[in-house]
Amino acid sequence: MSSKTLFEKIIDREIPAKFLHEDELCVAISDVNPQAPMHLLVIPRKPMPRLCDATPEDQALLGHLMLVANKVAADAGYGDAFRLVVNNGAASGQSVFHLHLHVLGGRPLKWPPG
Ligand code: D5M
Repeated sequence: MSSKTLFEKIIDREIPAKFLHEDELCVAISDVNPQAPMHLLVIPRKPMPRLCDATPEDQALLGHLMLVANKVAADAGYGDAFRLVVNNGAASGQSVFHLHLHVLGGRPLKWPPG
């Protein structure tokens, strides 16, 4: 049985997805279950289960993910108003244990989030 995460399978093109960005460190895809008119996922190629598993050596990678989030939000036309979400752990709502940034926009976003 494959031990790859869902997102590794997407990165390896074993499962289809709509790719909006790709570079040596990460990809960005459309979320299959969008919670806003723009709902993208920025996913590192490195399979880190949760944000809390990151180490100091991941610092540049984590910064890169945020800059790519900026870019894909701007490309989608929502560069001035979007929200980044990282669910860390099952109790926070994480369901895919491969770090990813949700990039949400295109509707009013309430605060505090639920
Ligand atoms: O977010 C996991 C996200 O992954 C959730 O918003 C649905 C999305 N998802 C699940 N399967 C797919 C596929 N096949 N393509 C695109 N997006 C997908 P979490 O923070 O872990 O709950």
